[in-house]
Amino acid sequence: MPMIHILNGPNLNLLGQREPTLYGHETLADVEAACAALAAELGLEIEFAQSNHEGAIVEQIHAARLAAQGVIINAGAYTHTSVAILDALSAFEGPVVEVHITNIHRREAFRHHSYVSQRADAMIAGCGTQGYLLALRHMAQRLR
Ligand code: CA2
Repeated sequence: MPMIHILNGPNLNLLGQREPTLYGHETLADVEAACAALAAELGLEIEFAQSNHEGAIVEQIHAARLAAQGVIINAGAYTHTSVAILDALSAFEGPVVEVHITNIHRREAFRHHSYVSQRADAMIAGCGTQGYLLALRHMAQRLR
């Protein structure tokens, strides 16, 4: 079964606890459970992780190089700042799908640029937490 690592960056642990108008009411645990259920349907295995630390996310991407066929990543605010995360993703050989809960292009100008997009094969933004599920469906089709 193809293994997909789903990686989440800073502050996404607060999902569902603050700013529901922007990020919705679902918690990150809810998102993980929905991803696990869909992955089982699609015949995928998942590992779901979140970190508030840039270096830890770099290391999670290194781990994905050895264990995963695809990476789905919402790098949070590091999307807009982190060359280190881009470099780590560039060393990953499989498909990378970038997810954003919000439409980053409708928000402040500093959110319009994404380092992750430089490497991502696909990007889903503005679909709320459903974006993770769309990313998994795309991954299943791509890896078929
Ligand atoms: O739209 C997205 O998914 C973002 O990656 C979310 C990041 C933001 O910095 C990016 O520009 C776009 C922020 C995640 C913070 O999540 C929170 C959730 C609830 C309460 C507070 C923060």
